[in-house]
Amino acid sequence: MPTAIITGITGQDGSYLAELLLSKGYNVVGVARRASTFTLERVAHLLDKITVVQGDLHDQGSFMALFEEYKPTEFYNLAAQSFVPTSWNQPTLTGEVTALGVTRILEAIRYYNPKIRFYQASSSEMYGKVLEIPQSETTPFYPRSPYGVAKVYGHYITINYRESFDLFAVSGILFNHESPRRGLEFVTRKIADGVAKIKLGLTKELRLGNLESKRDWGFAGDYVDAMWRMLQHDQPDNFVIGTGETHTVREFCEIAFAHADLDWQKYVIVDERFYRPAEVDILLSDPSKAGRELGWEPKVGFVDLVKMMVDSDMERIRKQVANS
Ligand code: NAP
Ligand code: F7E
Repeated sequence: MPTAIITGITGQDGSYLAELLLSKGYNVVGVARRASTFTLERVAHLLDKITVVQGDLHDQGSFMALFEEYKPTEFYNLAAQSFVPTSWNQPTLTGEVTALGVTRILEAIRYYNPKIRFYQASSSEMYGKVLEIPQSETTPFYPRSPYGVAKVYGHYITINYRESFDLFAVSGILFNHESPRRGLEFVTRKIADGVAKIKLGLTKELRLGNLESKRDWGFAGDYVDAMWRMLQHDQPDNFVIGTGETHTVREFCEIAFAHADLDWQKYVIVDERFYRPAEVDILLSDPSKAGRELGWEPKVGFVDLVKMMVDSDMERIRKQVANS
């Protein structure tokens, strides 16, 4: 039975990746940072099937000890300070975790077992003020936030360790991917949750920032399959993963509210507090390399994704109301 270690097991992608790897017969070891109360909500349904251990991207030693104990063949680094606005408020923490954290893991792999296959969760935020539309593996980067800058570091240190030490180190450049398990502060989930609360009479408005920015949004469940495929490939490489479609935040609102028979214009208020010091105006992927070389393609389309998220939050909030 192969063993995979996943950092960021408590996050959105960690939970979907753990499900996928379990279905393929892996022994899954998830790394969670210590907190006074554990935040294992997203993997609560998996706790009898996976092992959760403590580890922090600030601490290289915790990974050396894990390798000794679990002898992994694959390592997925999904942990990060991943919320873009927070990266302006906590830029050095973002750099420590999202950038230098990658080097700490690569160093641990290099010294403990250079045969471990390594996946780095890189991001379309690296393209920032885009220099080309659509964005592919060869598009130059122009990050627009401390988060984007930190991810560029993580991307290049992954390539550097591949080239310097012959590690099987892969960088997956994933465009935005969403799901009912997305954190509540990200715009898609904020909208789905807001629609549900308005529909069920818990609130009367939804305050958002820039409605014109465009994102290439896919379903997280599809994207973790791409991560796994990258580590099964015959050689380590960089891959863009996205849908090849882009939509505005406004369109997401229109579809989400309409799905609940509501007119978004009656409820959405544009609030300057949610604007960013520097915006990424448009992201649009060219995922053709992943299609060609990994046989990967997205299954869930944009409209179905929006409806899935609204339906899930409606059900969750309906239950909360019924139990209160
Ligand atoms: P997420 O839900 O925010 O999860 C981030 C995970 O990182 C959480 O488990 C978090 O733990 C953990 N973490 C944060 N700081 C840590 C530290 N110091 N030590 C150990 N763990 C730490 O993010 P996601 O959406 O699943 O994304 C997974 C990865 O893909 C991230 O690296 C993200 O930057 C990247 N990415 C995401 C997208 C996207 O659209 N979702 C696109 C491209 C790239 P806590 O639960 O304790 O906070
Ligand atoms: O913002 C606009 C906002 O926070 C999307 C992370 O997973 O994907 C994510 O980063 C857009 C931006 O995601 C609100 O200005 C409008 O243009 O959902 P988001 P993000 O910044 O694209 C990338 C690929 C990652 O790697 C990141 O880790 O929506 N927007 N109004 C708003 N955004 C938020 N959060 N809240 C609003 O009220």
